[in-house]
Amino acid sequence: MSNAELNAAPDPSWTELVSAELPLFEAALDEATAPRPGCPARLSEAIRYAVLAPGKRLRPILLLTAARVCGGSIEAALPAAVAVELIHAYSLVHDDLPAMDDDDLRRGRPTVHVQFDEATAILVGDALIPLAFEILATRIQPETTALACCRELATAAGAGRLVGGQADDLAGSVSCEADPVEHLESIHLRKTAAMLAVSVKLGGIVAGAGPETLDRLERFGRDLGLVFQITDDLLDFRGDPAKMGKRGAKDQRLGKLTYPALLGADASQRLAVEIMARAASQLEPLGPASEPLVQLARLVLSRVH
Ligand code: GRG
Repeated sequence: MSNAELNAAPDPSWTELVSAELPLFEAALDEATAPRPGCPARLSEAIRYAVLAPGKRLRPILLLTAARVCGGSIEAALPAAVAVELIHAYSLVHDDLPAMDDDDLRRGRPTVHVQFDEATAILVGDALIPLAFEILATRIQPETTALACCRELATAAGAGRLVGGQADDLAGSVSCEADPVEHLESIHLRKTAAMLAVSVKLGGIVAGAGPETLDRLERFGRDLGLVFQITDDLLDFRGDPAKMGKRGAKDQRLGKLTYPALLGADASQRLAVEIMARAASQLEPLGPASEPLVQLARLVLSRVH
């Protein structure tokens, strides 16, 4: 370790890093999911149960931090932060369904289909997707920026990214000519990294960043997504439900394709550190202003240290 690194101030904790944005974000999320005319009380309750459950809020915090790094205001970026969290929340509700990952615990609580019922859980997802786009379309100004946000989020959440990655993950098998590590990376780039990348990029878009910065933010977000997924796999591998808010060691029980299963735990951890360094280097040209994003990324990686 260099002298500069030894003398550097320790990284702030997650609580310190998010203290400015989190209360504003939680209030915006609460307002976005307030009961509305025509929505049955039970569906409304299930929507709020899913969305307001204690998640880490990683995607919205990344978005708001990216907006700040690019000189934008938090208030102007809040609707986009809410939109990405709503899409993320729907994906968790649907992923937990018996037809998908079949989980009964999420964010330390019974999953939506357990607490309510399966049809309600499906309808929660059905409601959250259009709500996310309604918020972008009506709350982001100017309209050209709203349109760009809708386009980016639709691509990230669509069949070529989030949904396609989930479909391949559920299918499980790899054809014999495919390299299993490449196949796994392709799944995670779509299933996990696309939503993290679009979160960081939307922060730049609402702050009016130029194309080169947006490109760098997106690449940073994509690498962070891979780091996030490798650490998620490692946590599951080590079976620590307290850190996950859900049951651990599930991937192994199901014989799923994961980084630790393919490469071993130590090599997976080394890979995560390597990708983390590449992620940070994407932001170097943005200068010291980008440090809060790198600090968030280091915290993601530190989940398994
Ligand atoms: C249903 C189309 C569709 C996609 C589901 C969310 C998802 C895709 C799968 C969940 C399975 C999983 C473990 C994915 C790995 C990455 C991930 C999305 C973890 C959960 O995100 P966190 O840890 O959750 O940020 P919180 O609860 O903190 O928001």
